Amino acid sequence: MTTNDAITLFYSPQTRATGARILLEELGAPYHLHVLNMKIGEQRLPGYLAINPLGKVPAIRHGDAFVTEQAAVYLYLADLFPEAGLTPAIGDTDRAAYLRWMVFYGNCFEPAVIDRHLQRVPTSANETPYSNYDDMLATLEAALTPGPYLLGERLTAADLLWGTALNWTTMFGLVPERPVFRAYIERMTSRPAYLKVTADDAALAADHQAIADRLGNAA
Ligand SMILES: N[C@@H](CCC(=O)N[C@@H](CS)C(=O)NCC(=O)O)C(=O)O
Repeated sequence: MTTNDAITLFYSPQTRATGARILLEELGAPYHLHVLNMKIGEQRLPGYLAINPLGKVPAIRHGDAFVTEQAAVYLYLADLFPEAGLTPAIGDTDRAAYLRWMVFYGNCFEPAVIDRHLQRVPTSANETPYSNYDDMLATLEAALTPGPYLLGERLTAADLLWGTALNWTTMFGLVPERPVFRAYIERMTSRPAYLKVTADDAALAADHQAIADRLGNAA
């Protein structure tokens, strides 16, 4: 499969799919959106469940290939457009840290944040995939120090994942405000691709809400 094969991003505004769209913009990749209105449950209709049985976005179709799960989507897309320079190639020493931070996100950060949100308090470090919340966060903070990016001076697709993730998790109070996180968030959310996609998301989210309200009123 090549970059000539069409890329479709299964998408809902103001979700984890937003970061995947920002990545596509940063890559300069041609893509189109298949938008799901989550306000009316379109992600749980059979057509989409055939693509992702979990009913979650993001997912992509590239030619005949389907990819679900954020980290897999980011890795797949960044590798597809190596000329954008957002993925260290196989054999490049930087690929080690790059892969680590892509996987740390889903294996350690998200479970820790969700446990905290649900007030599930692990009784010991070997009960969780992330040891404990404070050590998990300190590990991330150390990786972002001194910055500006996870790999130091080199911006990668991992930063596009983490920039959006830290933005929403601090916004919801799931991650504490710390100067290192704040500076990183500001850096990542002031990029043109972020601004373009989030402005578009605001309009799309309002449309989705209006549709849900109309259907609710009609019921
Ligand atoms: N493990 C998935 C999680 C994705 C996820 O939680 N997406 C949310 C949006 S932020 C979703 O699709 N929720 C719809 C639902 O659960 O109905 C990934 O990393 O891609």
